Amino acid sequence: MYFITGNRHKYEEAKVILGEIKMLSVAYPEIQADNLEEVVIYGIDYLKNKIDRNFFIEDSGLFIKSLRGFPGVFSSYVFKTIGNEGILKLMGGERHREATFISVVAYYNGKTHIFKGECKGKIAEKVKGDKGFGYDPIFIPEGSEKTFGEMETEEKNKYSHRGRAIRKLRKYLESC
Ligand code: ITT
Repeated sequence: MYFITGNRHKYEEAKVILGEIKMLSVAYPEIQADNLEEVVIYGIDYLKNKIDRNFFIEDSGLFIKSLRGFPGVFSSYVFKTIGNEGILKLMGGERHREATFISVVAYYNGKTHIFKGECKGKIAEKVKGDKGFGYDPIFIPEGSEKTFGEMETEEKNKYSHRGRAIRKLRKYLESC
């Protein structure tokens, strides 16, 4: 089975849960939709006749409550432009720091299957930790005092949006 992604961190996180999967970096259009499901369904439609094995793709985003869901579906672009320091600036002086990470996995085996995972938490006051990727050093999941950036992959997976979505995929695969 392939995980089609250009992001090695995502692949490493999924591999801890699923075991032997292969990373394949094939570009596919990521449309500018207002929800993550639409993005992955479009991606699967584009890829399904081009890939010779069962595969999955994943799209994710960080939705900050006091910013009305921003960066959300723009998470990738916002990370590349203003980054974590930019988000912390936007949140300057804000006491309501709730945020949710969402992951949507789409698995294709002749049919498309969607698995969604959410992780509630809050935006830290400052960047903490050098593990993981993206917004990990500014996100503290509910039930922990640490940011994802201070966690090893296994610990992050216990809480994370992607861990939850990939475990749903694993359950489905076990039932086949
Ligand atoms: P793909 O090739 O799989 O699309 P990507 O890195 O472009 O990989 P996304 O399109 O899903 O990933 O973009 C979501 C962005 O949100 C990503 O670039 C990160 O900055 C951020 N993000 C998503 N999941 C994250 C996580 O678990 N921890 C930290 N940041 C995350």
